[in-house]
Amino acid sequence: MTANGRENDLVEGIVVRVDSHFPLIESKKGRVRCSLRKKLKRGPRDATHKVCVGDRVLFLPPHGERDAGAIERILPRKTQLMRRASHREGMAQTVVANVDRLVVIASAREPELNTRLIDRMLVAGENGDLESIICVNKMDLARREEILPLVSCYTDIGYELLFTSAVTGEGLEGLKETLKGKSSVFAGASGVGKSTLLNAIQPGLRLTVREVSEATGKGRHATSFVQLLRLDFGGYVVDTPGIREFGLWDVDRRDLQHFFPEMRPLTGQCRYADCSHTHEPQCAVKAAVEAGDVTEARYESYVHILESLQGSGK
Ligand SMILES: Nc1nc2c(ncn2[C@@H]2O[C@H](COP(=O)(O)OP(=O)(O)OP(=O)(O)O)[C@@H](O)[C@H]2O)c(=O)[nH]1
Ligand SMILES: [Mg+2]
Ligand SMILES: [Zn+2]
Repeated sequence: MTANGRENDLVEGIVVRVDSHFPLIESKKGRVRCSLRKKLKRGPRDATHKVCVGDRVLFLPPHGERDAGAIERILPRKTQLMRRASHREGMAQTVVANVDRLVVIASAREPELNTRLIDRMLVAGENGDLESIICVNKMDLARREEILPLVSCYTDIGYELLFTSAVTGEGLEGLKETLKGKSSVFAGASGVGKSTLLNAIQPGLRLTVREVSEATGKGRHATSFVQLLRLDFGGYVVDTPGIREFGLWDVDRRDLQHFFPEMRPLTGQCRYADCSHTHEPQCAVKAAVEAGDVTEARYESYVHILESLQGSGK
């Protein structure tokens, strides 16, 4: 086959699942498993996940039904949600590409609300150009007055905040409204109810969820791979396996302040131009914390993340 002939045979598709060496691609030719050209597998720091869910690719369709196609090219990404790969030191993992929004799912209880994790994920979302939303699920297990003080700061700084319960149905219409016509990724700790929420808003999905009797079993993940799901009411959502900690990747220490929306207007107002907002005198951010304009919890998250970035040499 000539190079040109081959070029003409290429079909565009979107990666909907990466659960084996042969990613599943959806295209006008239907759903096909594809291998990845060797050259695409290589890469200095990203070898494990050269292609991820949400990637738009050009592939050569398979010849026969039992064959696999071949991914020839990955098209440039519009957005990407990256994290430090937990299993390989110094490696990045792209969780998902090309989605518009990150829906950070947390739960009011079981597991306990973890705002530190929310804050880290928001930073990753900001860094990857995603619009972020926070959804607190399992509201049937707590009273709104208990949870609101922990999360009301997110509304104040411009993030949409939703409260849901897959058990009572609270907030599900609002969640659907938010997802409608958009591409989103659900991310959050294991067991907060990401897959359960998706099953509740999109009939017929039958995603595996953790059995109630196993609900306290630590380290058990119900969802084991990333998967793109179409919504009948328009749009799509990517379900992801739960995470215990979200290691940030490719975030520069000096950029961190820009990923905290409430700190953005304050940058440049400190005495020192390169102020890290930790130990320096006459710091506008610390003054804002004193004044209550930046919450203590968010500021602590900032400091924690900054320290973790120092550890990574960034
Ligand atoms: N009480 C209560 N339980 C819920 C709610 N949503 C989910 N659950 C339960 O929480 C457990 C975990 O739900 P999953 O949907 O598997 O959680 P997940 O976030 O997808 O977990 P991973 O796939 O491991 O990341 C299941 O036993 C669900 O039945 C809720 O709104 N209220
Ligand atoms: Mg799940
Ligand atoms: Zn400062």
